[in-house]
Amino acid sequence: MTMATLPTYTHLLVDVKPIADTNRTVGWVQLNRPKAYNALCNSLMVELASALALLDNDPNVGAIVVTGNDKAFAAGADITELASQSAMDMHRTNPIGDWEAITHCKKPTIAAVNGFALGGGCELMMMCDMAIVGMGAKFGQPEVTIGVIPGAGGTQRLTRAIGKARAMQLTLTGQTFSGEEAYAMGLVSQVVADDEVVPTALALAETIAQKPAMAIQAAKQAINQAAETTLSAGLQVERHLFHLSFASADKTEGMAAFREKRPPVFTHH
Ligand code: CO8
Repeated sequence: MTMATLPTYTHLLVDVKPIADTNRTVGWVQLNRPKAYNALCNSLMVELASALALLDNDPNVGAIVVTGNDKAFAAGADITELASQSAMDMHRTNPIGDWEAITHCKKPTIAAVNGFALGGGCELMMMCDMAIVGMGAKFGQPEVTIGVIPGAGGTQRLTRAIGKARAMQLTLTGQTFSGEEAYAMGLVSQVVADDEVVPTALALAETIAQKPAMAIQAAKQAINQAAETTLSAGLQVERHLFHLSFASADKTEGMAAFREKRPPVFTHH
């Protein structure tokens, strides 16, 4: 699919990038409000939910990269928009509902982060399955400095990722931390030089997109259970998905190819 067949967005650049010599593609979503450091206004988040659903439902898309620009992944929710909202406005419209769309993707999602990933920007990154970040990236949950708290999962996902003591200190001070610190704390999957962030994320997405799609989807679903439920319930889910993976054509092909000492030809079924 080319840009011509994709909708036009106001705050996003969306594309599907073909992988050479295959029919597989990588979904590409770039947050595009550069003048406001990609502040996540409501209309951007509605567009993001819609673009992600489109890419997730495209059978040739094997992984999705979400990125910003050199200066910012995203500097948080749009404070100008939030400033005029009352508690009842927030309760009635529940704008955070649209933010969770990324967690509903069946395809693996990879955040490629340079510059600021603050507040809702850091929360959006944490909703992705993996994050490749630049050494110069700046993370933080600065919400308390403007009189609120993280509201798009920050208090929960940060704590699960890096532990209570560090999540507490970072959130209660609002202090920022670097790409290398994020990696050392286990918040992100890889830290690279800033100009390597996008190529590394795309290469990772291409690698994953060429693996058998049913196995990738099942593995993602099982790993997500580790953060959602008890060990015994998670092990049950893993066992069901493991058994189910034996129904895929790619299981037959993958194991036959191994035994015949040849490369597998996956059909992603
Ligand atoms: N919202 C709106 N506009 C922003 C935001 C933002 N989060 N961040 C930056 N901008 C705008 C500025 O207003 C400015 O616009 P203009 O040129 O029109 O005045 C422009 O971007 C450039 O910003 P600065 O002049 O401040 O640039 P600096 O380089 O001096 O500073 C910073 C960059 C450090 C990123 C600084 O802009 C900053 O601190 N931004 C706010 C960071 C923040 O507090 N984020 C948390 C917001 S709250 C949140 O994310 C809660 C999410 C919970 C879910 C919400 C569901 C609706």
